[in-house]
Amino acid sequence: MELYEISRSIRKKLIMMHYKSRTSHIGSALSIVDILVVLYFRILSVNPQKPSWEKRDRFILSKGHAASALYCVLAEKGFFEKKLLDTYCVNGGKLSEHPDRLNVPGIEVSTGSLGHGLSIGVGMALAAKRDKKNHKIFILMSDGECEEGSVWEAVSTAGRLNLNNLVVIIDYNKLQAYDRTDDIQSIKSVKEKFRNSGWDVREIEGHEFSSIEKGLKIPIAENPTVVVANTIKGKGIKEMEGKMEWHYKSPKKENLSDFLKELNSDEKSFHKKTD
Ligand SMILES: Cc1ncc(C[n+]2csc(CCOP(=O)(O)OP(=O)(O)O)c2C)c(N)n1
Ligand SMILES: [Mg+2]
Repeated sequence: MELYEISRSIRKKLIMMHYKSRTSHIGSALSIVDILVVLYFRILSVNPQKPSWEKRDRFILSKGHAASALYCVLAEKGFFEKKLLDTYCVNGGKLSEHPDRLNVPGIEVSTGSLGHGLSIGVGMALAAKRDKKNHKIFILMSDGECEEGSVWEAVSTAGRLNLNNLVVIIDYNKLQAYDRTDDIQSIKSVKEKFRNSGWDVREIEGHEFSSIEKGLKIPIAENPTVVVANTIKGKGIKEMEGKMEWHYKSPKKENLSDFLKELNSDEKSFHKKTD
């Protein structure tokens, strides 16, 4: 399957998963589908048959509230059977709203409390260096998450230790739960802050496969890298795109046919036009 087909089928699955479970964060999940698809199908060195393979690249979804998107990509990649996705947020099921590393193959770190993924990743990157291992650590964070003070302690530590095996991707969708990120605590200067702490800084279009792939293929350098991905919260469904309320809302029965039709429509497929 081509990348755009994988993304499209994951977006359709997400509509159904959030409809059935009536859970929040579909906008946050749609925002990162394309990044996750490129990561898992073009960048990360992982083995779905051996999720604990020692040489694997490590991926941490620090914005754990968007776990539904990660579950879909892991299932597509073969870490577990797709039918498990139907148990998303079902009582007693393995796929909880925030990811649990003890329950789901391929989940590296349990997350959900924002602001911790990068600190954990810094520890993993340092351990890999000390053990002379070549794998990389990738961490996907959200823009609102950058308001957490712990993020900046980790940024400065990674820069000081020259952790060149560390890659942070920021899902810069400009929205958080209750407002625009710029109206709460702007991260407009985020690139400058990373650069001042000794990081290499890149910027990509987070819904264009070629831009994502180019941005995430990081040559061996001296420094850790941050990739700021321009994204749209709710990407793929016009009704949701850039709309704050879709942080919490879930699709209703009466929305389903329109949303699925929109995703099925080739004329409206943003990937066909841009990639
Ligand atoms: C420490 C912490 N505080 C609050 C929350 C509740 N919460 C979940 S998502 C979210 C904001 C999301 O905005 P952003 O970080 O930009 O992520 P996006 O939804 O855009 O992916 C908040 C405050 C949390 N998960 N962790
Ligand atoms: Mg955001």
